[in-house]
Parts: sequence; structure tokens; C-alpha cells
Amino acid sequence: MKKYLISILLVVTVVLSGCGGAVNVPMSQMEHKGMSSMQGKVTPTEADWTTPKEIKPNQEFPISILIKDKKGKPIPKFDVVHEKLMHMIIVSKDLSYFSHIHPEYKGNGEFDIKTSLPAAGDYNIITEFTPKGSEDNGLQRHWIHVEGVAPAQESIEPDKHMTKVIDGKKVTLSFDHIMAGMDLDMKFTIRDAKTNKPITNLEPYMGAMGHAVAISKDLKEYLHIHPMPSKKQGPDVTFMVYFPKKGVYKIWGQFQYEGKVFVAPFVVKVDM
Ligand SMILES: [Cu+2]
Repeated sequence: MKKYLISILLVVTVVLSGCGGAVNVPMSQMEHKGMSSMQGKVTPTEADWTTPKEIKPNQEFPISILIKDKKGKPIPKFDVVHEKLMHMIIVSKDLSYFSHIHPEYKGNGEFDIKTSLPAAGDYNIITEFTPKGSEDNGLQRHWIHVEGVAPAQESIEPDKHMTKVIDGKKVTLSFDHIMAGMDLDMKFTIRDAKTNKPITNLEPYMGAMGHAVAISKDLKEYLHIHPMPSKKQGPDVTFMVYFPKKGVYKIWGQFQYEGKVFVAPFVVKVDM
């Protein structure tokens, strides 16, 4: 059972380097608990990022990432994880903007994508990928700046109400308890906002009943969380999550219903 959990549960902690570059320490759930005997070999990586010097709001621009080993040699092969070779999350510094996209693999370690960002300011790009032979995923992060006068930063305050209406769905987030340094059950419950009826026909999205990302207010901690295996398609989708440190985190749950993906964001406070 535990081995199975490792394979389905991707929990990654990131320590940002001081310069805002990408020095990352991927860590699995088991490593947190010191169960290193269960932990496989992780391939350390480096990344070269190429983005335009000037990026303007709402204007498409290219992002190119070259994943290399520690000797600077491009890594040629990657495993498909949740249907993709690379997952990319982009968030604004105040965490008000979130996107989850999938760069295309060009071969010889290079992934490319085009995207646009809605407003001026700083954005953090986080990519996840698994070099072939690595038993845990790698992570690289990069800051970019969008030119112009940045809108006022949104404050990141814990939500008072844990139920929200998003695109006609009523989404509730609950925890069995919410403390750092231990495994928690995090549950999204999804209902029809009009009828209040539980939704029991959520659709698989990238091979799971949902995906969730959590990022700490200071953007240092990054967690990508997958749901516990279940045959149910709602209304409850439960994730096992491990918050490495106390503090305020923003969580985005992503689910698919009637062919469309929706994002449910919540801000929570994790105590010690
Ligand atoms: Cu993805």
C-alpha cells in the first residue's frame, strides 16, 4: 500500500535560492518521514531558461527550458507522468494568477511553450518533469517580469468561508486537521450551485479525479498533490497532503466536469 501511495502521490518541497534562480530539493512524502529506504534514486538537474527580454501584458511570448544533468549535458528522455512529460505552473507573486500548462517536448532536453500573462509584475514559473531512470520528479523554477505598471498586489489572507461558487459549481474545501509536519486529508466537495445536488460524475483529468497545487504565501514551498485512489467521481475528492511548514498557503484544486476544467482556489492557514 505504501509503495502504491508513493507512486501516486507527488509531494514536492522547494527551497528557492536567494537569487530567485532554481536550486531545488525535490522531496517525496516518504523522505519527509525519514523513510529513505523506500526512496528511489533522484536525478539532479539544472535548467537553462530562455524568455524574451521584454514581456508585455496580454502578448504571447515563448518560454524555452533546457533540462540538463549536473554536468551540463541535456537529459534526452523523460517519463510521462499524469499523461504529460512536463507540467508547468505559472503564478503571480501575489498568487492571484494561476495557470497550469504543458510545454511541448522538442527533444534533447528542450521544452517549449507560448503563453501570455494578464498584467505587469513578477511571475514564478514552476516546471515538473521526471528524467528517465529517476524515481522522483525534478523541479525547476524561474522568475520572469512583465513590463508595465503592476496592479496593486492582492493580499493573501486565509479564507473565512470554505465554500465558493465557481462556474456553477459549489466547491467546499475541508481538512481532517490542518497542521504542518504531518499527513492530512484534504477534501474538495463539489455540488451543483443551482440545485445543491452532489456532483457524482466528475471526469478524469490527466489520469486522476483532480489535481491540486499548494504554494506558501512567500512562494518558497510548492506542493503538487494528487488524489487518493478512488473509483468515485465525486462529490468528494480527497487528497493526502503534507505541509512542510506552518504558514499561509494558497491551494488550487483542478477538476473536470462536462468536458471543462475548472479551478477552485482557497487560502488556508496551516498551524504548527
Ligand atoms: Cu500538468
